[in-house]
Amino acid sequence: MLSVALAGKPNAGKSTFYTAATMADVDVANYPFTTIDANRGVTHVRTECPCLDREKHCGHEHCHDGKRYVPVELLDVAGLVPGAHEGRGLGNQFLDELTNADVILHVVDASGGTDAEGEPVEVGEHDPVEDLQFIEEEMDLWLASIVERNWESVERASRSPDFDIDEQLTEMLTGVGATELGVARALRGLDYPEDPIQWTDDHREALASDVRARTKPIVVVANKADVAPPENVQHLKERNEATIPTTADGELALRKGVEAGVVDYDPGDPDFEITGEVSDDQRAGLERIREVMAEHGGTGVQEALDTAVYDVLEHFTAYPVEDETHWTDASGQVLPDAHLLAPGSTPRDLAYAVHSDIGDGYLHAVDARENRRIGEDHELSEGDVVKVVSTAN
Ligand SMILES: Nc1nc2c(ncn2[C@@H]2O[C@H](COP(=O)(O)OP(=O)(O)OP(=O)(O)O)[C@@H](O)[C@H]2O)c(=O)[nH]1
Ligand SMILES: [Mg+2]
Repeated sequence: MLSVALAGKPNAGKSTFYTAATMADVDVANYPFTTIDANRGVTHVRTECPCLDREKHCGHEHCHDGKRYVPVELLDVAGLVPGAHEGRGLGNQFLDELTNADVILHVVDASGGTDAEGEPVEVGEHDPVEDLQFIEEEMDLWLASIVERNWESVERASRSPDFDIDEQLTEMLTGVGATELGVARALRGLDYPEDPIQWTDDHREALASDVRARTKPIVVVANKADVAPPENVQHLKERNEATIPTTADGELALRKGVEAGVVDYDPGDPDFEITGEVSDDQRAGLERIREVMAEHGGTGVQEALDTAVYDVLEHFTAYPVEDETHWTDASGQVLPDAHLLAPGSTPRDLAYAVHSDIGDGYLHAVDARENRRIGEDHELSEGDVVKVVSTAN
C-alpha cells in the first residue's frame, strides 16, 4: 500500500491530523513529544468513482454517492527538532521510520503559537516559515549519515575487478527507501569520482540531498489555520507551492459529529450540515469551523492527502473487475477494488497490484468502459476499469 508519513516539529498537530484521518484513538496534547511510539494506520484519498458513469451507484462501502475513498497507509511519528539526525529531541529513530514513506506531509503550526521546539508561545510570536527548511535538512543529513556509515563497504567492494560505483550506490540507497529511478536520475545530474576513496563529505551530502528530494517529496500542511494570522498562511504558500491550509482539529470535530450521527459530512466536502441535536456550544464550535472551511474550501485534511498522492506522486486510480459488462467481481460486488498506480503503469502492473500470481500469469486485458482488448504497453489512467485475464484467475 502507498505510504504517507506525517512529519514536523512537536506540537504542530500531527496526531490530531492522524486521528481525524484514521479515526484511531491516539494521544493529543498541547505540549511537545506527546507521541513517542509511531502510529501506523489506514486513511483514504478521495476520487470520483467510475460508477458515476453508470445508471446505478456501486454501493461500495468506500463509495459515498460517487465519492470514492481509496486506502493508503498513514504514519504519525514523534516530533522532530533541529539536530534530530544527531540524536537531539527524541533522536533519529523517527527519521528511520520515514524510510518506507512514499511522500511526506510536513505539518507546520501556521498559527505561530509554538516555538521551534514545539513549546507553546503567544499565537503569532513564532514565524512558521522558519520551520519549513529544517525537516528537509534533517532528512538530508540523516540520509548522508547513512551513506557515510556504509562507505567502508563501498570502498571494500571497489577492490573487486567488476566494481561499478553506480551499482553499489543504487543497492545501498534502495535499501533505505530510495527508488532505483530516483537514484539513477540523481547520479546522472551529479559530478563524482569513480573511485570511492576520493569521495568527500560534500559528495556524499550532495548525493543524499538529491536522492532525498527525488524520493521523499514534501507537501506542507499549514495547520491550525483556524487561529493562524492570514499572512502566515500566505508566506508559507509563497515558499512552497504544495502548501495546504488545514484545521485538523476542525476535521476531527466533524468526523466525531458524523460518528455521533449529528453531522452530515464526507471527508473532503467543502461544507457540512448539522442534522441532529447539538448543544449551543457545539453549534457555535461547528459554525466557527464552517467559517474556516468557507475561507479555504474545506478543512484541508482530505485535500492534503489527495495533493500528496494524486498531484505530487502523480498516482492514479484503476479498478480491476472480473466481469467487464457488469464491472463486478465473482460475488457480484460492483467495482470491488481500487488500486493506486504510478504514472505510466500498464495492465500488467495492475495485475501485479492485485496479486503477484495474477501478474505472473498475465495473458491480456480488457478495457471495461470500451469493451475492447488493450495492448500490453497501453498506459492506464485515472478511472480505468479493467478486466485482467490471467492463467491464475
Ligand atoms: N487551533 C488548533 N489547534 C490544533 C489543531 N490541530 C491540533 N491542534 C492542537 O495542537 C496541540 C498539539 O496537537 P498534537 O496532535 O498532539 O501535535 P503533534 O504534532 O502530534 O505533537 P507531538 O506528538 O508532541 O509531536 C493540541 O493541543 C491540539 O489540540 C488545529 O487545527 N487548530
Ligand atoms: Mg503526536
